[in-house]
Amino acid sequence: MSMDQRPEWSDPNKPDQCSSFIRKGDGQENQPVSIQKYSRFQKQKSTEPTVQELYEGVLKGDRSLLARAITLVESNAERHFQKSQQLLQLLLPHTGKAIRVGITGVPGAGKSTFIEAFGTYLCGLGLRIAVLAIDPSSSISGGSILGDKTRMEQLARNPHAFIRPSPTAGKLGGVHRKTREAMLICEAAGFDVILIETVGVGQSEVIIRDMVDFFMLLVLTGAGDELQGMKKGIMELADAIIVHKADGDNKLIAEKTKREYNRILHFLQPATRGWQTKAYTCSSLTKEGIGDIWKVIRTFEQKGKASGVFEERRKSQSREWMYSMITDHLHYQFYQHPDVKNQLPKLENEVIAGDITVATAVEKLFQLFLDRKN
Ligand SMILES: Nc1nc2c(ncn2[C@@H]2O[C@H](COP(=O)(O)OP(=O)(O)OP(=O)(O)O)[C@@H](O)[C@H]2O)c(=O)[nH]1
Ligand SMILES: [Mg+2]
Repeated sequence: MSMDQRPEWSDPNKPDQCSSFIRKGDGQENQPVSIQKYSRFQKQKSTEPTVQELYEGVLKGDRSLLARAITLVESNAERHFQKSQQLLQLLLPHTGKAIRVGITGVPGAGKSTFIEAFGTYLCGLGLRIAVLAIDPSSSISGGSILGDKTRMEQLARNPHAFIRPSPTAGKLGGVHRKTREAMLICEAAGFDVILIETVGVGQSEVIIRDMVDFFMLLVLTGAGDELQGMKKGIMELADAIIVHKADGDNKLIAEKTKREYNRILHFLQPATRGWQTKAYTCSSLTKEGIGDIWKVIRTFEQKGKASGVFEERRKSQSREWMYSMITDHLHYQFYQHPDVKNQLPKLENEVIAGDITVATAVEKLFQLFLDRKN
């Protein structure tokens, strides 16, 4: 046996790409090892897929490569960041065809249950659905939609649906960028509807509004006083308000709540030009009203596309995204700068002690940052 004999699993057309050789034994060879015994190792490809492999896999709708592509954009490693941007650049011409729907509401409003019912309904229409989440607390808790997978059992099993837990925040843009890029990857993979869930506790609604076409707010039945107390701001972001859990004894109250919301909405600025935001009732338990919500979204899309408002919003979202990414990058680079890192605690102490003004400290830090850059 010659020294440069290649193992049987190497590619005979590319002998120089295999670094293994077979050497002659020393006469005390073990019994031949059955390769079947280790077949579970063979199946696993240990190497990271290349950008080209991910690109082709995503376009083909390969779920495993789709998941890996999203993992890549969610990674906090800098080398993955470069690779993910190459991938997105390739995928970009294949994006934009899905309708992007944001869903928010207070904890317990039934968002996950609604997505399960609504998503299953859409799959029944022959549509392919991707579910993503922005979890404002995920940097602390590690993401709560993981628990939701159990709540979306039926949808998770549906071959036309893809559910992705929320990413955790990190440098280079955090959750916002990751969700947006995951959405683009899902679009390139051919999903028709992207549903993005976020718990409505402040900032996340604004972030989600900036990345979707249609935004809905799930609310529960409540007294008029509660309605009045509801932040006008969030109602003005919504294209539809869904009075949820309209079933059983709650049904009549839900109808009443709907009318009250409609009365208030009449006086508010609509979220989308040319579209009157209205309230609707629905139940994810009985499925009543689920189909009507889809009709509303379709009408919204048709009207918006005819008037140009739909395209206009997407363009302005891309512009906003660019500026938010510039801010993210500056923020990251500033705090990563070695001199800034080094001097920041000292200057912070001096500010607290009243030894220097805030403006002076900031000025000094920027000097350090900019000196190194030039
Ligand atoms: N009666 C009724 N109960 C519902 C309906 N939808 C959801 N629920 C119940 O409401 C509770 C909360 O539902 P979730 O879907 O977990 O609510 P969520 O808004 O996703 O909650 P967070 O993820 O914690 O923010 C669960 O106990 C559901 O069973 C509905 O249409 N009718
Ligand atoms: Mg939920």
